[in-house]
Amino acid sequence: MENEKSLDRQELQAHMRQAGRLPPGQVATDKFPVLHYGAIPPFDEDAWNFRVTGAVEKLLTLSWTEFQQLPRSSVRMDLHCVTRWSKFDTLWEGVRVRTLIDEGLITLKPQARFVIQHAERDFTANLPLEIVLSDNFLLATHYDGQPLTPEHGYPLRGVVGAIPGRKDLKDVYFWKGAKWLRSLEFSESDHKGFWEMAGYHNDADIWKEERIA
Ligand SMILES: Nc1nc2c(c(=O)[nH]1)N[C@H]1C(S)=C(S)[C@@H](COP(=O)(O)O)O[C@H]1N2
Ligand SMILES: [Mo]
Repeated sequence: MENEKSLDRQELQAHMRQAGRLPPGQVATDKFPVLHYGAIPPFDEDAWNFRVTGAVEKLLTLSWTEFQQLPRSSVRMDLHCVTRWSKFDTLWEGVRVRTLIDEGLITLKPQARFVIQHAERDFTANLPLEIVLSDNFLLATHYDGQPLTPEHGYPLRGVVGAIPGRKDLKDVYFWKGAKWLRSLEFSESDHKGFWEMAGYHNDADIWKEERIA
């Protein structure tokens, strides 16, 4: 049984390498590893809110009920973790930042160029605005048709991955999506996030293997 399983995984890996979907230095997994610093924060629905701050015309605060009523999108992506596992064809559902702009909930100031995700317990992750507005970044509430599990970021996380065939998008390592997300800060200047301050590469391009700075 064990043998059969690892053969399947090797076949998957060979297939994905062939298809140009396995970045250098990565191995395929069919598990979903859990990786984060610190303990899983509890979710208190009454105290929870989602905020948008910084270089926006108006601050936005949404309750969990309000967040769940936003227009929704889904996306299928390959995830690439800097610890070298890649998970293919993962299905996410949630809200696009682009949609919040189209709906008039967020109006960016022209100087907005970067986005800092702020999560529970002061965890942060930074990305260029361009990536946050792209199809491969989502404010996700659901994974594989189910609400996120606590260890994967319930109730809300940023998720970033590679969409097969979309060579026009910038693909970054999975650490750039903050679990237990509470706010987005739009900024004129870049501010390193938690892992970037710990020595991870600021740009995190999976094809260039930008793992550490
Ligand atoms: N809040 C928070 N989000 C986080 C992290 C963290 O430590 N805290 N770690 C990041 C890292 S390093 C990775 S690889 C992914 C892992 O997500 P997963 O546990 O769902 O696989 O979450 C990212 N988001
Ligand atoms: Mo990671």
